[in-house]
Amino acid sequence: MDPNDKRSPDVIALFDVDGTLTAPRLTATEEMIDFLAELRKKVIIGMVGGSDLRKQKEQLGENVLDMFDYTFSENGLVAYRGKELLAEASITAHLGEKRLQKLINYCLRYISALNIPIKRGTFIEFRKGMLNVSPIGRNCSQKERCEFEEYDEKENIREHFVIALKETFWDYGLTFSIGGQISFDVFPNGWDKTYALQFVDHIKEIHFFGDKTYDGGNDYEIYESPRTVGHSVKNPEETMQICRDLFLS
Ligand code: M1P
Repeated sequence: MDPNDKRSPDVIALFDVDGTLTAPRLTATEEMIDFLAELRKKVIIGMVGGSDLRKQKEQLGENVLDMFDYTFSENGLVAYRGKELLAEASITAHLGEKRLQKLINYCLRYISALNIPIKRGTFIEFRKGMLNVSPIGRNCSQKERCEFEEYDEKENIREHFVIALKETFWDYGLTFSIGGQISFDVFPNGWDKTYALQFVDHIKEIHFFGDKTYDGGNDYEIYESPRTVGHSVKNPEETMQICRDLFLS
C-alpha cells in the first residue's frame, strides 16, 4: 500500500463496462474518463467486464491498467491489480481438450444450420477463461451488430441456441450467459462476475455498478452477492450520478 494513498482501504467502487461505463461495445466518453480519474482520487476503483482485455482497451483506452486499481477481464478470469497480473483461469485446463472440442464442434454445426439475415466471421472467440459464441460472427460492422440485436430480440436466436446447448451439455457444468448484443459467453459454473470478488475480498465495502442486474443478466450474480452493495444503473450518466452522490458530495 502506498503511504501517500489517503483513500480508505475499506471501500471500492467496482464497475461493469458495457452499459455502465460506456454504451455497449463503444468507447468511453471523455467525460467518463475524466470522471473516473476524479473518483479514483477519493476511492479505490475497479472494473469487471465480460469482454477480454483487448476489447476493454478498445473501449476505455490502451492505458486501462493505469486507470483502475483493479482490472478484471472475462469476469475476473484474468485479474490485474494495477499492472500486476494476479491470476488467469484456463477453460482449456478446466474442461480438457476432448470436451472442449465436442462443445466447439457442436456450436459450429449449430451455426452452420442457422438461417439468419446475414453472417460474417469469427463465430467462436476462444478466450483464456471462456468461449464467446456469436451466430452472426464477431467481425460484423457496428450497423450489422445493432441490426442483429434487433432481429434477435424478435427471433430469440441466442436464447434457442443456449437452450440446445444446455440440453446437450447438461453434464459439463457450464453457464451460458447472454451479456451483449451479438453473442453469449460460455464458462464453468461459478466463473461469473462473482469470481472477481476473491481478489478484493480484503475490502469491506464493495459497491458494484451494473446494468444487466436482472435474473439471467451477466451482472445478476455479483449484484445479488451478499459481499456487494449492488447499484443497478440504466446508462453511464446514471453511474456517474450515483457515484457523485455516494463518494464525491
Ligand atoms: O460486456 C458484455 C459482453 O460484451 C460483448 O458482447 P457482444 O459482443 O455480444 O455485445 C462480449 O465481449 C461479451 O463477452 C461480453 O460479455
